[in-house]
Amino acid sequence: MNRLQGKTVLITGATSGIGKDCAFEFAASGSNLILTGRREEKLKQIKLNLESKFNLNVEIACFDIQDYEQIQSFVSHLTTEVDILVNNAGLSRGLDPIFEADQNDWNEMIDTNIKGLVGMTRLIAEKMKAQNSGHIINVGSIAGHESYAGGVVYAATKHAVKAITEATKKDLHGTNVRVSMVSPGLVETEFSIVRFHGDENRAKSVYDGFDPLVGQDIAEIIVFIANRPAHVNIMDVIVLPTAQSSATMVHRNEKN
Ligand code: NDP
Ligand code: 8X3
Repeated sequence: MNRLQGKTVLITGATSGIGKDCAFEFAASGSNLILTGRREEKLKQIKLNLESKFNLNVEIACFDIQDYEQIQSFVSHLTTEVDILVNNAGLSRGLDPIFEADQNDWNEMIDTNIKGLVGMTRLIAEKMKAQNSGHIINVGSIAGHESYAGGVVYAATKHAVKAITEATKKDLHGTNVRVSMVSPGLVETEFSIVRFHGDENRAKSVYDGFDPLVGQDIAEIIVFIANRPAHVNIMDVIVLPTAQSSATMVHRNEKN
């Protein structure tokens, strides 16, 4: 049963990867979309592609989610009620140990993955509480359940997303607003290119010798979470590639 027809879905970080695939998956369910990200050309192209394929409204908004004033301005200009918020925008920077890592990398992860996510949630949750309906779906990570060497701050931000999800659910206790998260393992997107500051060869090697998840795998799960009946609130889904058994255990085929 499709319960998403005509709903308005706000997706942060929709210019690539999981967010972009979520846009197409919600569009296929008949939802209207509000898509955000910093890369305006990509947002415009995605809007064109969606509108040529589906009969829906797509709004795009280009801003940096690290800047709370820009989030406030974006939310104050919304003309439609948001039914579903997918807090997806996020990134990892670097894979260095605590004693060598770059503080700029830490700040960017904290400002995006934590402060950006809570900033958007703060403003949209207020509206959802007032309308007594809505669904907030956060993109966490296996790194929000385990930590690993080189991932001190990234794992900390994703542990924070888990805490934020649980506490937001409790803040909205007694309302009809749902709060969920999904916690993926290795998904081949632009994630590792961003993590390694544009080093495409190093990024590609992360996915060598096994079948990683793709954005579509996570998008389908997010749409499944959103499409449950109103009385069903999925709290978290941990999803790994079959070849992955923990944040750091990945079974790779030997190269010939
Ligand atoms: P991508 O790099 O492909 O996509 C990240 C998205 O976030 C882009 O659309 C990017 O848009 C947006 N974004 C990043 N920084 C900002 C910012 N400051 N302001 C606005 N938008 C921003 O990676 P994924 O699709 O893999 O990542 C999506 C989410 O999934 C992230 O939260 C990530 O932590 C999480 N995740 C990823 C996993 C993986 O293995 N790939 C595993 C587990 C979780 P733009 O650059 O245009 O601003
Ligand atoms: C991304 C997955 O394992 O690279 O959240 O941290 S991992």
